[in-house]
Amino acid sequence: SGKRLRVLVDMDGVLADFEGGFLKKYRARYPDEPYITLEDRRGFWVSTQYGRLRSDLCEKAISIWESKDFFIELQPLPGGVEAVKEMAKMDNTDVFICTSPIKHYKHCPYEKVILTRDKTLISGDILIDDKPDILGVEAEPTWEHILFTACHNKHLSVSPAQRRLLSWSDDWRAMLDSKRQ
Ligand code: BVP
Repeated sequence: SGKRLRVLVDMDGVLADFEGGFLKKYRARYPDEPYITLEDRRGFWVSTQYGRLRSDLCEKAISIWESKDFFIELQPLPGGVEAVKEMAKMDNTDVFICTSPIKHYKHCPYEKVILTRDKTLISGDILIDDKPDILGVEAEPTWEHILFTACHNKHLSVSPAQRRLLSWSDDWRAMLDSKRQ
């Protein structure tokens, strides 16, 4: 038994296919514009890489996730929903989906679950998130950040202390168990 384990799970890029959904809708809306394949994605911010491709493409990229139904229509990433459901049924385990809203939102908050701009304020034992740098006002967050592998971060060399979850087929159960006491 012992104390309860609190698991925070990010949504975009971890449970929901933000990158795939973005690319599909971007290509449908701007069929004549250049795009970046998932293979060529680098860096967390899609808009930054599109802006480097051609400066006006930054705002075109942003227009995609600011559109109605963008978030609600994202497809689940393989195994994610099943993993969260299984976690939620485990003894002594509390699971929260922890996600940040986009800045200029109209639809995003209604289509998402739990929202915080600063995940360092949320206390937990583990945070499973595809963003490499999770910073905020709390310098020493209570959670250990497990980096969920995504097209934009798989080439990054992270510190040896940083643990990765390669996909939901990877051994997330062992990672949870390693934090139990
Ligand atoms: O709401 C998501 C998508 C958005 O930032 C939020 C990231 O939340 P977490 O995954 O950290 O919880 N987003 C925005 C931009 C550019 C904005 Br300008 C982007 O390139 N990628 C991205 O995910």
